[in-house]
Amino acid sequence: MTDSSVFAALRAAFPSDLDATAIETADGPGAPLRYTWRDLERGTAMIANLLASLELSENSRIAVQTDKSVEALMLYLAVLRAGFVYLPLNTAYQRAEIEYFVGNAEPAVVVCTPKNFAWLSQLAFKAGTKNVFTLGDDRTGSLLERAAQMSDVHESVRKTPEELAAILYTSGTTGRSKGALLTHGNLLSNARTLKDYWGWRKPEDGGDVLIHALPIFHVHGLFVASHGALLNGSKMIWFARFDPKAVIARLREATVFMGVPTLYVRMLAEPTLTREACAHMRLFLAGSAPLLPETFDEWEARTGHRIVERYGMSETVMLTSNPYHAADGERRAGTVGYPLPGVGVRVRNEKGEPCPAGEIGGIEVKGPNVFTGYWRMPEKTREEFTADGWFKTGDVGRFDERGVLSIVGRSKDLIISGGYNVYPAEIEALINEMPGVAESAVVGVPHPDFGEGVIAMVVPKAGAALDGAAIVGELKSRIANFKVPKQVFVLSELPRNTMGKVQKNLLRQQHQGLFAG
Ligand code: MLC
Ligand code: AMP
Repeated sequence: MTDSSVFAALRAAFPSDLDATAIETADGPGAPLRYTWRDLERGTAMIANLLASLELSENSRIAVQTDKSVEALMLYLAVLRAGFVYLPLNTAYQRAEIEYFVGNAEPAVVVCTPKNFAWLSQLAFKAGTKNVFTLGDDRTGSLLERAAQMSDVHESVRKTPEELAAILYTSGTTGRSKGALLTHGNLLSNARTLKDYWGWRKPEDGGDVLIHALPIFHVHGLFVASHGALLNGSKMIWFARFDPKAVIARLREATVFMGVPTLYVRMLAEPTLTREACAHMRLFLAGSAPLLPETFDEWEARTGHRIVERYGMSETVMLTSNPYHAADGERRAGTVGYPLPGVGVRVRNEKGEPCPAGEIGGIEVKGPNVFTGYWRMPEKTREEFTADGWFKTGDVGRFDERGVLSIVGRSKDLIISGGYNVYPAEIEALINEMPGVAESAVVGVPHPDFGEGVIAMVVPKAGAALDGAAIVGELKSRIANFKVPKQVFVLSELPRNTMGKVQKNLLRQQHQGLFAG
């Protein structure tokens, strides 16, 4: 069989000079630290050997909630190398959120930060996990201590395209989070397509240098950015945290940058962002949330670069992109470009008929990038695919006559705040359980920094008095901070239509100027 292992493909792209710099840290403990390609080769081999020594069963999940570090990236690569399934978890998730993921995925191994070991290990052991390791962002913890005793030679486990590589949890409009099952074929086909489409420059042609400033627990930072650089043998300048000033200062040494729109908005607020600062750059990419045309225009005016906006999701990795090469067309603000080569994208109306150019409908996708289904949720999987095998994205859009796609809304009740997804149903359920609450509605309204800001409307039970600030405080102690409403309004009732459905559009209209300026 031909090997479709993601790790093997990335490893094959390492430059022949293994002592060249692969990653240089820009912040975090001990920065600047320099990691060579040989360090990546040896480090991933030692961690892969540690995982192999645990005698785990096939398809064992390795759940990871650690701060961003090069060793955390090595852990991801080592999981692929050893043939297991990677399950990344947002660092902002708190106990109840982690408890659900660990209970649902039943990982064989959990890796967490040393500071969370006490509660997280207890919870993991309860769920049947046999191995809990720690990994700090300063190279401390039991994972590296144990891996240091292992051989630095390891033969990457061979994989077919259909074999599972990662599970990414994505929330649902109703019910609990679903684990999207991504195969080696999904990840590798997408990485190869993007390498060509975005014109990654081979090291022998001058090469590319990527500024990596995104978290590595989602598609954008983990797959699109890391695979992009590694599959091209390109160096990364590695930021554990996004700091606009510090990133701008390093643009002179880089050629590629990827960010969610919030990162672009924050860099635009810095006077040091100039044409000169960006003169060395080849490509700015944006996605995960809508990039406002104003941001696109302002970026071009300030830097001379037209941002390439692309569209993706956990279940499909990347679906469409604005062109990089002029021969492929023009980059258009407010659009997400063309379907990527080999990826089918169609727009259909509610009756299931294809929409002609200009008409709005549901966006559906088919291709080697599309996941195989949701972990242990065959019913949900069936619901999300059409009878002819297309995945329903839940996004609403239209093609223009040139075949350029624009996203105009979402049929799923979802808020995207700073590139993170927030599902109103999850927050509403938590608020509704609080004493004195009759009901609630959570919506997103325009926010200058995060794109959308989460707010909540709460109706008290008869005779109860509610305090918005206390509700915020309670939520902060229970869920990831980016999900917590920035403001809570106490209302006597929620607006409803004649069918009794809460009119969220009215709530959004009423509060659309809340964060203006
Ligand atoms: C932080 N805060 C947020 C927030 N991030 N609030 C709303 N939305 C967010 N995204 C709040 C915290 O709650 C906290 O509030 C305060 O900001 C400071 O927290 P912080 O952690 O110090 O924030 P900061 O470092 O400034 O983070 C902002 C950010 C980060 C934009 C850098 O959110 C980020 O890295 N976003 C990228 C997300 C991403 O990678 N998405 C890709 C998904 S993949 P308080 O009140 O507690 O002090 C995908 C598919 C695809 O969608 O197409 O790519
Ligand atoms: P996630 O489930 O976190 O992967 O988020 C995927 C969702 O992000 C998609 O379904 C879209 O709604 C949204 N998204 C990603 N890229 C873009 C973009 N360029 N413009 C608008 N929305 C986007």
